[in-house]
Amino acid sequence: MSKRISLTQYLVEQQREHGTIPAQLRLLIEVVARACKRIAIAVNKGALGDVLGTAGTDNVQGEVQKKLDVISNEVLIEANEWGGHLAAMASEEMDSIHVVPNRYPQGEYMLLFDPLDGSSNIDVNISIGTIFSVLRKIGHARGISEEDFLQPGKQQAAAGYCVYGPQTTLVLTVGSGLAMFTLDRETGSWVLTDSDIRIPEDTQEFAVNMSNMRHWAPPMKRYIDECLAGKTGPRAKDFNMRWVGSMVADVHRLITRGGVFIYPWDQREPEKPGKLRLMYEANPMAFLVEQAGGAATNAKERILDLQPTKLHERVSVVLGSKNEVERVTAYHREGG
Ligand code: AHM
Ligand code: MG
Repeated sequence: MSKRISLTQYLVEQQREHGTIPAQLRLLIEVVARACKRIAIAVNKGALGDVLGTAGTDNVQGEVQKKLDVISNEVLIEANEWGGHLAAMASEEMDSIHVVPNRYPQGEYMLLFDPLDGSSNIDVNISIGTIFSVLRKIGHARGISEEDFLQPGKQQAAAGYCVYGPQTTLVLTVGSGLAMFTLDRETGSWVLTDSDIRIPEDTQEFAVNMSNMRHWAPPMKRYIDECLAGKTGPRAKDFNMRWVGSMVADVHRLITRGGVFIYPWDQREPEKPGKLRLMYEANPMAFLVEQAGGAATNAKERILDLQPTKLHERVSVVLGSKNEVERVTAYHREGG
C-alpha cells in the first residue's frame, strides 16, 4: 500500500521545502480543516440532527439564513478565535468583521469565509461547501478594522474550499499549486489524494444559470449562443452544460476535469455587478483556479487584481479553463 500523507505532514513538508507555511498559517489551515470536519458531520446528519430548514433570520445581504449556514458560521468562529493565529474574521453570514476578543492573543492573519456555500441545496441533499480566504494583517498595531480586509485577491496568503458531497474533499493553495485531501471518515484524518492539479486549457463544458440568459449583456449571450450552436456553429464543437447551483461543487468539477464557470452581470439590477461575493467567494476560487493553470476574470479584468471597496462587494465571475475565460473576456472587452 502506498504511504498516506496527512494534511499535517503535507503542511510541515511544504514549510521545510519551500518556506511557504509558517507556524501560524499552518495552525490556521489545520483549524479550518478541523472545523470543516465538524461541519461535514452536521451536514451528514441532515434531518436526524434537526439541522435542515431555515434559521428564521436574514443575513446582511437580505438572504434567508438556513440553520446550517448559522451552525457552520459558529463552528468556524469558535474553532478559530482562540488559537493566536488570527486578528479578525469576516463571513458572508456576518454584517461586520469579528475581531479576536482581547482575552486571546492576536495573530498575523485574517480569515474570510462563506461558511456554507450553496445554501439552496442544503435541504435537497446536493453537494454544498465551505470557501475560505486568508489575508495577512498589514501593520502591527493591535487595532483592526474592515479596511484592513480590503486587499486585492492577489495578496491572499492561502485559499481553499471543502466540498461536502459523496466524498468530503478539501482543496487548498498557499501559492505553490493545489493540494487535494479526502476525509477518511473511519480515521477522521485528511489524506492527500491529489496534487499538481492542472485545469485543461480547453473545454467543451460550461456552467451557468441559463434561466437568466435573457437578462445578460450581449457579449455574454454571444458566448453562450456560440456554445449552444455546437459542431455546425462558429465554435465547430459541441458543448455540454452542468449547473449544480453550489459554486463549490461547480468549481470542484472544473478543477477536476476542466470547464468554465460563469455568474454574469444581469440587467435586472444594473448597479449590482453580479450575485457572487468578491472577497470570500470569487477571490479564493480565482486564486485556486490560477494556481491550477486556469484563469479568472469579472468578464473584463483579472479578479485577483480588483481592489475591493467593501467587505460584501459583489462581482461577475468567469473562471476555469484558460482559453474559454479569455474568449468570454475578449468578447466583453470588444463590447460585442
Ligand atoms: P450562497 O452563498 O448564498 O449559497 O449563494 C451563492 C450560490 C453559489 O454557490 C451558486 O453558484 C449560486 O449561488 C447559485 O445561484 P442560482 O440560484 O442563480 O443558481
Ligand atoms: Mg456562497
